[in-house]
Amino acid sequence: MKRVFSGVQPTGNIHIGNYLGALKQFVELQDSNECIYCIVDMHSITVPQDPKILRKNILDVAALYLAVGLDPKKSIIFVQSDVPGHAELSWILMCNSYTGELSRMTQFKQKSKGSESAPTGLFTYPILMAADILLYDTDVVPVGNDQKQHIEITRDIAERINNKYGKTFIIPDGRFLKAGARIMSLDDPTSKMSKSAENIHSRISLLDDSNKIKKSIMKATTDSDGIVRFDIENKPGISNLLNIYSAFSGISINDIEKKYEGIGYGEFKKDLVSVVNDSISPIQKNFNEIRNSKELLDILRDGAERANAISEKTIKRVKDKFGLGL
Ligand code: AQP
Repeated sequence: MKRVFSGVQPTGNIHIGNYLGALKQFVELQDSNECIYCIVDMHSITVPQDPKILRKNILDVAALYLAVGLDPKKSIIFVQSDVPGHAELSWILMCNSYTGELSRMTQFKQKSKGSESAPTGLFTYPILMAADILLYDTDVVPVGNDQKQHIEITRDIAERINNKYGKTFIIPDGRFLKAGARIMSLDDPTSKMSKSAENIHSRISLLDDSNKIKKSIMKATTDSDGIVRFDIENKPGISNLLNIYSAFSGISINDIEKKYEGIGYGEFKKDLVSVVNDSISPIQKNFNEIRNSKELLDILRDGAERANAISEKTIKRVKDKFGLGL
């Protein structure tokens, strides 16, 4: 059995990119692996958060984890800041990583926009992510492919420490899906769909109502030639919509192209609205049942206890290797 770890930031409602790139994999993997899934709230404070909204978002993401099919009997589900080992290991890893390698991270460059007053946590974010992964002796990390660079730096740091202190960490592998690994923004198909983008019509959140979904899809940027064909270079907007259609329906892009031959974007978009709504509405129904239940808090408390038990063992092992503590 392999150990699987991943997480989602509670920075807003989970969108279909998070779902198709990451959460769908979380569910698939839980039947034949030992899975640990976290709501990474400490990552989310690398940019300013309103405490009340953050607390709500943590519970929303937790409820969505369950609503999409994560089963607390199969997977450990918990909130990152409830397990102190993440911050503890992060410091040790920080002392074994280089400012040069962190400066090359594209996510930092994008989010800091070169500002001198960008929070230090935004710069060291990949180290906290490395700590999340290495803390649980993780073999496999299911993520969207925007996280490739972060998986690479995790592997580099783990190898560096293993070489210096002897075998301390398992070297993890990223797991990326073909369809859905990178869902692009609906208003600008050259940048990825994101929870924190200003335009709400740039994304479809799992909790959007059907009117909002319809509006976002009908407004989505396409092109003027009216041919439903996958061509990332020249037709990024329609290619993104084809990707979404295929990932939700399970129909190959080739077959979708054939279905809409000679038919314009309007009809294609209308059908895509139905495909997305049909996939999302059962998730919303589950969410509404779980979100305000006491069971949700019990699941998170139990998950934190189980995660802590694993984390404490790793921290002890790492401290011994480094000669830290008594
Ligand atoms: N557009 C995307 N397509 C496919 N996968 C995606 N993921 C994120 N965006 C896409 C994957 O979702 C998981 C959770 O992401 P995250 O919450 O850790 O943060 P993020 O990658 O920074 O995602 P967002 O939605 O863009 O959040 P904000 O706006 O807060 O930065 C990851 O596995 C990620 O790869």
